[in-house]
Amino acid sequence: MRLGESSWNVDVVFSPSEEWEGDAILTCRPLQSTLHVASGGLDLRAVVGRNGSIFSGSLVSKTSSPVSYGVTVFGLELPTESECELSDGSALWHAILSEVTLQALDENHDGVADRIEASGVATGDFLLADLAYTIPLNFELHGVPDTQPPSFLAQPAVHPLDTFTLTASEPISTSTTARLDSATTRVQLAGLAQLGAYTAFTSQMVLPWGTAFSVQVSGADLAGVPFGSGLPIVKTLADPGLFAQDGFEGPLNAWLTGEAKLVANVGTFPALAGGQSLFVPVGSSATLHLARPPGASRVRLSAQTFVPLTPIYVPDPPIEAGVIGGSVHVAAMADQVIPRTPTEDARWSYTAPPQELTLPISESGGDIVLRIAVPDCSDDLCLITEALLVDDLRVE
Ligand SMILES: [Ca+2]
Ligand SMILES: [Ca+2]
Repeated sequence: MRLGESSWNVDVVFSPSEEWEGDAILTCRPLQSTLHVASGGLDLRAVVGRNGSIFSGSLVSKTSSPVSYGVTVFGLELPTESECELSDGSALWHAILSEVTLQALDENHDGVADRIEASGVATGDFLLADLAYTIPLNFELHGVPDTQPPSFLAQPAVHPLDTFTLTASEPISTSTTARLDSATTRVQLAGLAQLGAYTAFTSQMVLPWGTAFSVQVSGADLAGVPFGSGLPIVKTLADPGLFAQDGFEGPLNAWLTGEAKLVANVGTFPALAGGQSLFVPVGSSATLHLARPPGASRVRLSAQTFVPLTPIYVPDPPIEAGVIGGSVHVAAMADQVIPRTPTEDARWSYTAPPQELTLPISESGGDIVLRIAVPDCSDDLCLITEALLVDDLRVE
């Protein structure tokens, strides 16, 4: 039968195509997604999505008796989550339905479709480390009307300086509103619109330490099913305690990850001031809570860059600050000085002179969050492998 505006929960099961000549064994579990179909001119517009991913395509009339639909040359991309694995360890990361025959069925003859079925051909991109290859797949799709309430994905404790993102389990109506509520703070969230639906809600606010927020949401998925109860509680990182602003000489209150630590020297280079400085190498971070004296308007610190190999370019130091309750994220900026001075350190072989950095704080509020987070270079996405030595950190 003809398909009208409708929403479906679909299972897509992939199998290797006869055309595939590889000898690895393919194992798949069903790919589960929502499929929303709406009128889009001559064709039907299809939107598929889940867990923050969303794709759209067109369903075009294929045969009239019985009525069936196909896809355009652009196909219909699906939101994958490694549903298929090959015995060599590679996993599906990208799947496009390229040849489709889809039918809607009305089994109880009430004039409303109660099932959709499709089959056809897909292309699957598989990824093993940074090696990608494409495998032709067959697929079968089964869909039932979407009666499942949408929800939000749970997440680990939120860092105050992260852009807060609450991801929806499926695309939801753009008339939906959401906020976070705690005993003392209310945070209005902004919907992230993609392809005519919201996939997530976000906030730029620097959230307070150690707070549990309930999610208050009013709205529904694309089928009109409202959010259920049992939404996740959003928790923020606990307060590490106030940083003494003592030049890292006494006991340190901070959240340290990776290999961040207090050091007396790096190679032949001593602490920047006093006997100790904070050392934050690649893939590590330090988060500090600084009290702001009345009238203080900036965070000051000195920082020295260390590298294993002399680079041709040095990015700004990965240091940012914000005021709790504010929304401005201030990033540190430094002069471009290439580290060329030998250090005699086994790993961090070269350095440049330390620089004085200033982060202006324009918003009001007495609690400042500072994060030094040197990106992990194992995925080759950062510009250089570096370490920072930091000292003289204070609010003034
Ligand atoms: Ca639903
Ligand atoms: Ca010091």
